[in-house]
Amino acid sequence: MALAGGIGGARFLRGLRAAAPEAEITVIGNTGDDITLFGLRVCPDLDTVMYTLGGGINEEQGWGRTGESFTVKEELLAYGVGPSWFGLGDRDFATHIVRTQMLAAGYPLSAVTEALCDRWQPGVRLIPMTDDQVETHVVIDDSEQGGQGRRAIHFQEWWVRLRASVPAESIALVGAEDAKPAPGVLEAVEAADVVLFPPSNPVVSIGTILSVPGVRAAVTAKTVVGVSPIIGGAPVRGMADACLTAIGVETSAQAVAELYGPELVNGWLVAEADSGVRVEGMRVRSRPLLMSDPEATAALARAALDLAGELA
Ligand code: GDP
Ligand code: FO1
Ligand code: CA
Repeated sequence: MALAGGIGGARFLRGLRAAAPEAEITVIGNTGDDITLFGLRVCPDLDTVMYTLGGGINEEQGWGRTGESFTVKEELLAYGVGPSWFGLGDRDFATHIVRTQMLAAGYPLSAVTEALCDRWQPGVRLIPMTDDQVETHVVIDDSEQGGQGRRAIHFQEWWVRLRASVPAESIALVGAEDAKPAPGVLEAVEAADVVLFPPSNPVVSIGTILSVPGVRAAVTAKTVVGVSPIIGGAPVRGMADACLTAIGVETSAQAVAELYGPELVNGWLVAEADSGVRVEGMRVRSRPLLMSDPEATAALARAALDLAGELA
């Protein structure tokens, strides 16, 4: 089984599915990025996994649908209805309409996700980390940039509108303390041969899932192998460095390994450039870490499974 954020998680899972076609793969998805826009519940990381594994993803962008158009968004803006900074496409809108309609009818997010996956057939069992509403918010202070000053904003506003250009003073997971793991989450962890951490954001993807009460303890009891999202001191893509800085962690494969710690993560895959990484109690291997094509990604997943096999 694996925990997963958006792009990094989804691409790794595609490799894992190719590397272990016979395996039953359960994925616990991050829902901290979720946001309500235009009255619709949007779950970017769940959708990124679903579309990527289901063949509907916009490959260049890494999120959203292929062959997308933006008529609804333009029409909303013609009414003066925003936000304009979040690009919801027409095809993607349908997903959020179905989801919101089912949620309003009383179905939990886990059941809704299963229903959406009936169409996409991702070849893995995708479960949201929780059915409760948990949202990542970011405390910023943009008075020096001529903004409204110190306040908490939704993670998407910080990430997409501000491109993390204003430093995060802190990152809060609103609703996490009272959240329960979705049905099947703890059972799947307990039943798993191995738990994989794809190269997802350690703070706002993996860290978020581990913050759901009960999940960290369940995962700690298993053999866990992680893949570093940081190569040579920088994220491969995105602004994970800004998230790590917000929690006082250096942007390096070494520091992320220490953040997880050897009690939680037993095996750690780093890039060849980071072969000097050492953490007592953690088995570290250097391997090609770039998911540049399906073969390289499957080889990376195979390396993670091999390391897990050694540790089990
Ligand atoms: P998000 O929710 O869309 O941000 O995606 P994730 O949290 O799942 O993954 C984001 C992380 O994936 C970023 O920090 C990237 O550094 C990492 N990433 C993206 N592509 C690659 C890659 O090819 N190799 C590795 N090792 N990490 C990658
Ligand atoms: N990311 C962007 O950078 N700009 C967007 O306009 C945008 C729209 C969007 C719509 C649906 C969806 O599922 C994802 C979307 N993303 C967009 C990706 C995204 O929300 C973030 O990259 C992640 O949440 C960070 O992990
Ligand atoms: Ca995400």
